[in-house]
Amino acid sequence: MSSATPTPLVGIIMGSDSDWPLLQKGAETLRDFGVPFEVRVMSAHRTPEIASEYAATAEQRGLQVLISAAGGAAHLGGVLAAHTILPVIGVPVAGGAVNGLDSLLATIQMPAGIPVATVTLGSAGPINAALVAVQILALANPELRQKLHAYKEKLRRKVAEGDAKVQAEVAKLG
Ligand code: RP5
Repeated sequence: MSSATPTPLVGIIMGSDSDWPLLQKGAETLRDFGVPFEVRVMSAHRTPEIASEYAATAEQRGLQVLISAAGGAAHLGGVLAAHTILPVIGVPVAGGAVNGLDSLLATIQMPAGIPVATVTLGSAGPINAALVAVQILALANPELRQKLHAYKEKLRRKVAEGDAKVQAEVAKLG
């Protein structure tokens, strides 16, 4: 799979282009796993028709997972989820008057029947959203499963290296 293929499997949707610096890490994560994706800016409040139409046609266009990122009164994930049966992963975006608490609360309070799978608030959010998307796709894709195992191994190695580094520092204390 390549992120340059014309049929994206994951849609990253954000409420404003001001969300892009945060979301870029999610796009990079999908790219690193070789998952084709698209990135779009549309708003539950400023362009509600476009957001609804996008979600309503996402399945027929071959998308399999949607990642929704919005700050403030974050209704985007809910609007997308209302119009599709595809899984929607919500990224609460920090910022605004209460620094993301509003976005977090909006995203985690979906009513029964319209789930939005909410991930971490902050810079880890887009990365974790991308990883959940990869995990969903990996259920039917052994190649992606292998890549996820390799990813975990990389994390394990990084922690082991960190531990060795700290042990060396502690040893210097005498
Ligand atoms: C939300 O409001 C966006 O997702 C963004 O996080 C926040 C601020 O948007 P801008 O005013 O920067 O366009 O809709």
